[in-house]
Amino acid sequence: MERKSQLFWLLILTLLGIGKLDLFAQEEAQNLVRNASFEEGKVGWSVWVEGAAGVQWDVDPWEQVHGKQSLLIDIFGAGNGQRVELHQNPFNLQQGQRMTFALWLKADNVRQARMIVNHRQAPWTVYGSTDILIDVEWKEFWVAANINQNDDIVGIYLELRDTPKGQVWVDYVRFYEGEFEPSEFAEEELAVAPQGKLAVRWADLKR
Ligand SMILES: [Ca+2]
Repeated sequence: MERKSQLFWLLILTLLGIGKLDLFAQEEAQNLVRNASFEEGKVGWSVWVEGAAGVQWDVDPWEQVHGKQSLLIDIFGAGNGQRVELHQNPFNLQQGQRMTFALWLKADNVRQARMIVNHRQAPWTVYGSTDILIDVEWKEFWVAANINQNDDIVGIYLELRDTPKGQVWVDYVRFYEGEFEPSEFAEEELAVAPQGKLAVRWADLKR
């Protein structure tokens, strides 16, 4: 009887252990994005500009939510609503995969944008897209994408328009299988942010 009881508890503990391992596996979903935090500069990324929109893009060591730098897209010449797009592709995915595309964004002024996951040639099948409003503070945005066919040229991108002109910062981009989970570092970073602001105010007061 005692032995049966021990076996019972061993079984329970084993099941709990498996459950924990499973949860851990979900948290560690592999991010498919190359150079996700722009710590290697522009490697893996491209910017497509419609027509003659005036755009510069490069890493910015003064702004970041992860690592030491972010990517700055500077739309310095306002146009007529021409598209300015930050791309990464291709990703090789299988029918039935449910993906999440997430990224952190900040702008010098609140501005509209769109996040898209699609097939990178005709018929440009869209697997997921959402309209977003980029804030003047860092914020994480995401969209789900259901891959409904085998596709070896899936792409992710952020679509901006060249009206108005302005600056947009991008950092810590993720494209992974599974539901959206906030970035693991988010809580820590957001907790630090108000102190940083307070420090700036103190510095201002001392002058
Ligand atoms: Ca970074």
